[in-house]
Amino acid sequence: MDATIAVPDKYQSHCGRLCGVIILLCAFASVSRGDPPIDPLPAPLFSFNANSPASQGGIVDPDGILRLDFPHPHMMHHGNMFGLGRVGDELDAMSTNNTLFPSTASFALLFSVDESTVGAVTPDPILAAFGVPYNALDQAVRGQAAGDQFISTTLFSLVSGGAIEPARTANNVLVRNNFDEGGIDFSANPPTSADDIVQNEPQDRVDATVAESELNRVYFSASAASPSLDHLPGSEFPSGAHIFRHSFGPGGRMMMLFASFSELGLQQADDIDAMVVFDVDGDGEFNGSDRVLLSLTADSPSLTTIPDASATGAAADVFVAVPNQPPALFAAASLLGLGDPQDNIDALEFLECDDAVACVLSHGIRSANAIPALSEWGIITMTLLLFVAGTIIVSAQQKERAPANPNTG
Ligand SMILES: [Ca+2]
Ligand SMILES: [Ca+2]
Ligand SMILES: [Ca+2]
Ligand SMILES: [Ca+2]
Repeated sequence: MDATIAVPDKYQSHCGRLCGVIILLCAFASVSRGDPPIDPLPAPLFSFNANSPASQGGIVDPDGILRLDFPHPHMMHHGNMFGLGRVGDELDAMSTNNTLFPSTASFALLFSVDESTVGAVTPDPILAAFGVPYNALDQAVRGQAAGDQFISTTLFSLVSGGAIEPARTANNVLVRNNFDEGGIDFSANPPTSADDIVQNEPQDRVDATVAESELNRVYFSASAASPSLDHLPGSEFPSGAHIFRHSFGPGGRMMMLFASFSELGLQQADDIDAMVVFDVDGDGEFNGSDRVLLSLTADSPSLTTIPDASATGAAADVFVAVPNQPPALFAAASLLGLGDPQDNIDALEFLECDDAVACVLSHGIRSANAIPALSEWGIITMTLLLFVAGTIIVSAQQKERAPANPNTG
């Protein structure tokens, strides 16, 4: 016996179109919060800043290296394990060596921002329509951007000294939310989904990240106010723009100065607050083909002297330091969807990537709603979808009625 349900002929073509439209609209409306990415990036190691609620509450140390845990991050390395550990010390940038990373390989930048950041552009409407509707401006509006990580929609390479042309769009997309969004977050306050809106809630600020689950060496910078700068290597001219290298493990611990502020072409009063080190030959010295991508704090004097640094929001610029050369602009804040005078990048990482759109869609926090906050384009997109859906439905209904009223018109 045939168990299939017989659909009357007059409904078959009608349903084919109509059902498609209904399924599409239901897909847009079925979820009211952020969803995990299709392919979540592995959880990095990270640090919170001193003003974070978790630091103020004594749950973590601002000079410690943290690992994702629940309900709070786990202190993987206390500051005294790698030359910090004094009251007032702050780990504000870290990296691994990235030795042998090909200079020709293309990559997207991953970055975090502080709680003052407001962002410069609304979410990209096309990316939002494809299900990744959150960016830095959106999360800042929702009061929960400081514990997030974003990916650039532009690709870069070391050999090009900046962006690879052509950049389709100068924007960013949320890849890791502050709090639970499928288990790949930072366990950072406030405990919100990417879709939640909160006002004036204290935020844990992610101020250093490194894409590793274990470390046998760490390159790091301390904040300019860190007391331990007075006894670390380079202490004759202590600086928040020094980069140190510390080895962990059974081979013995070793602390050294990887690059002083002057070797990086910076000033003693500068403060590196985000960086990626490419110690290409892995010798622990800043030489040869080595590169450092870095961002500075807003009060760093070099923001007014580095050529092409942004006129506003230069604390969200990414610069490149090359041995024996002055620092240069690598990624202008505006290329990353930032650049408001209050914007500041304070953690930096990268993701090897050949196709920016594919990487963003694969790793971005999703929402089936796909309408970003404050995006006129998002509203226009949904309005057009509803208009097209309504037209198809009305058209189908008229065709259905037509045979029963042959004399109409
Ligand atoms: Ca967030
Ligand atoms: Ca620093
Ligand atoms: Ca080197
Ligand atoms: Ca910065």
